[in-house]
Amino acid sequence: MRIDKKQIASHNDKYLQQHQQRFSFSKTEIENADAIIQKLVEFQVAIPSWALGTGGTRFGRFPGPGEPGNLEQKMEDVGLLHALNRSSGAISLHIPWDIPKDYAAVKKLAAELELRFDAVNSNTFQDQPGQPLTYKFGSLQNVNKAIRKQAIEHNIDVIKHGVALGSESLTVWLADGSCFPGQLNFRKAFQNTLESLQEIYAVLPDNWKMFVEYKAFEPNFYSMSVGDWGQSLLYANKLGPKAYTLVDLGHHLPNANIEQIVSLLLMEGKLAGFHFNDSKYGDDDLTVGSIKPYQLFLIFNELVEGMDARGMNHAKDLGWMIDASHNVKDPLEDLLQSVEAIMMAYAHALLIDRVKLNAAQDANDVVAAQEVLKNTFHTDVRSLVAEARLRSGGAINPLQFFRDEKIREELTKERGTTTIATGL
Ligand SMILES: [Mn+2]
Repeated sequence: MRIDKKQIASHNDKYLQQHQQRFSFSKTEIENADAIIQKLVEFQVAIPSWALGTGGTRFGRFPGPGEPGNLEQKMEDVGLLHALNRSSGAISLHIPWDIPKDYAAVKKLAAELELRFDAVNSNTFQDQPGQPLTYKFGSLQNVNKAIRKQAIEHNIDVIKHGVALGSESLTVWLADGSCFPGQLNFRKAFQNTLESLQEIYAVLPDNWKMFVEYKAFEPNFYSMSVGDWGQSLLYANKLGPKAYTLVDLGHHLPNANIEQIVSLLLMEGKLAGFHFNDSKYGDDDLTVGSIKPYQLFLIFNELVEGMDARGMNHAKDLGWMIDASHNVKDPLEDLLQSVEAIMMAYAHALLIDRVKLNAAQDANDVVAAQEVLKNTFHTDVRSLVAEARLRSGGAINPLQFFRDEKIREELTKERGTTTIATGL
């Protein structure tokens, strides 16, 4: 289904007065509101195709109605989000779950929905039907060369699909690792992984980037072959200039200082991909900003500061993506909340008085430095984010629109109650 622009206009009419009151108050507090709004308008967060349906846990899955059942419907869902918030103008595909049958038709649909194709994602964490060799004991790291070869060829295949769609990056997340001490020789596992990545890197088009994603644990529980940012950076440095580290917020051990990791990776010019989510314990796949919004703000502070230091374009020079799964919420509602949380954290980071912060840092004035961050964090930027949406043709309150217009009910009428969005 597509959202009618008239529907959005009448929604905005209804909430305009209230919004304007809030916004005019915010402008009294925020000096450079228009410049911040312009940056918010430009900022886009990619939606992964696997986040559009109900995820599950290893104990079960409780599907919701009206899930997208094919690639075209997944794209329509992202188009729907983008129509409402004007900040979700990209989709990230998962191969083999989303193999396009007709590239031209898929590209045409993307153009109609004003979407571009973000990073393509390979999958060697599960065996596909008919696949000759199993990834039970790893893929790119496997002691068996034939298995490594199969995994390399899969990644090359993913690049080909991406090229055909106009994508410009490959994300490699490996489930590889070991569950028990003694199972793996760490050095051999690293070498095998590196050699496999080198073969994939060799066929990467010149304008492409390879994102090496790391994860501390799960599905392997003793060691992971790309377990932390140090290992990812090691691979990226050895691979070459087109390889970068990807930071997924949920892929750290508890209490890791992610903001510091981000700062140093940017300093090294080796951060290029970013996955948003939130967690209380581990890789919990919770809505970004739902548990630790202050940490999200601190991370964005470093992202903005570090990107500015290198003259990077906030909107274009990093691959921003949500990577979460929804067990109990409507996926589209969750994604609207997620994008809202990201935009707020970004707006807050843009709001920081850097002159004041730098002066406080240089004077060892710990209290003043903390005050700059705290005061910024407590400034209400919701109306700024809403104004950015309004100026770019979106809805003042996307979530309210989704409920008022009974979007899920409409999708359910169209698709039924048994469609499944993910390949898990
Ligand atoms: Mn991820």
